Amino acid sequence: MEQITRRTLLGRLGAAAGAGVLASRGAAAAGGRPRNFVVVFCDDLGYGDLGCYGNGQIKTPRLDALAAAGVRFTDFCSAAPVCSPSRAALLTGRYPVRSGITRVLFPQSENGLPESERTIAEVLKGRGYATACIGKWHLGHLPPFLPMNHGFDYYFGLPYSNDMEKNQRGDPPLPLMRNGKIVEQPADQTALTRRYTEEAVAFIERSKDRPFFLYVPHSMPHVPIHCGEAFRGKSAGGAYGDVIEEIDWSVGRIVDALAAAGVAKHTLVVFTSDNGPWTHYKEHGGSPGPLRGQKGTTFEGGMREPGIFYWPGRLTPRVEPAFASTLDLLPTFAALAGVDLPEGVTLDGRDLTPLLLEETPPPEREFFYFLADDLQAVRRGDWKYKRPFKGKVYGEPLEHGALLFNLREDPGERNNLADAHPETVAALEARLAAFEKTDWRTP
Ligand SMILES: [Ca+2]
Repeated sequence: MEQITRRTLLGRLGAAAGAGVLASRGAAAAGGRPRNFVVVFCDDLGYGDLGCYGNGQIKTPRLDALAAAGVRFTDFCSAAPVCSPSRAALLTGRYPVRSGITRVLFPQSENGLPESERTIAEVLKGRGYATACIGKWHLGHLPPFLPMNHGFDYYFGLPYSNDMEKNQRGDPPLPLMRNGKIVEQPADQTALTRRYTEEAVAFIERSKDRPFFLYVPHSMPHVPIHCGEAFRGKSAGGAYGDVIEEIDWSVGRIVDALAAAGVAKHTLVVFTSDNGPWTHYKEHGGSPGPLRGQKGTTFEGGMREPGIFYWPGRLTPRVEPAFASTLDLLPTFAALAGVDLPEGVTLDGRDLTPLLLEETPPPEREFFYFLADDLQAVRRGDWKYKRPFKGKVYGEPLEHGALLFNLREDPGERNNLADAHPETVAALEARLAAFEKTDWRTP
């Protein structure tokens, strides 16, 4: 018979208490029912592309309504200014340098998100979640790297960007996939947003009796922009506006499906984008609004995104100025689902539930801005320090010295305070140097 010492007894009591905390955290509110999560993740959407973020031409009534009834973040960042690393960061809660997905993948790429990474889908599957990825994957198109091998039960969409069908590079016609098989090639891009939406609605209908995680990474509004017939030529915002207005329709359909399935009150919906607008494409690209820079840069315009959290009856409607990021989704969903965080893994995100549910101001944090493996900037509180840079962004030369901005007073990064606050520059440069000395690639 096992001898129970005081220490083992205390240990067991502690474990039981811990399990109780987890269970109550996971099952509180919502009558003990597990929470569902829906993430709508646009591609190259700008900070200034939605009505609720100040766009006067593009009409986004459904997104505006979610923002008005939920939490609309003003300072919400993706963790990379280009596609693949941003997706790796969202799904793992880790800076892309940790998984090694620091650059955009192409149809010729033989790599992908490493099997060792733990995605949101894998974390939630531990508690019996149904999981689907419906849209653009872009974390490796070869079989070992597809969504089915990263915790998703179901996958429908493009394996990479919708512009990756260049003859001169030897790309194949654009493949549309269901699970591991190509179902259409080349994909009809005018139908993508509609088909993703129909697939998402069907997933909600068939999963409504289980907890679920639905990840909808739209292919749009990445160039070449396309929309369905019903939206063509309709927007005051031109062809780009047509595309955004179809995405707004899509979000509305998904939210309506949640309501029709009777699960809206148990579902947190998050809407954001992978990186800022590709203004290089002029009227076919989006708008960073008042922000500086574009996709491919670590100015705010490259990484700050619309960030809308909608959960009827659970979130106090407000405009939220606290900083948050796509890195935070994994720890936040884990907390709400009552599942443990992956063990032995360095996570860079924070659990947002105290902020979302109780409006508890988050402790000051640092956020690092990378372009590929190059650590370029850091934000701490309202200060952002950006290292000197000389190079090209999509063929255009870009050069600047050390930059220091107070993002609260100057979100457009126009007023360089580096000379006025050399001590802040030195302190933040020291933080970058210290972070660079850590071993990013350890788990
Ligand atoms: Ca993108």
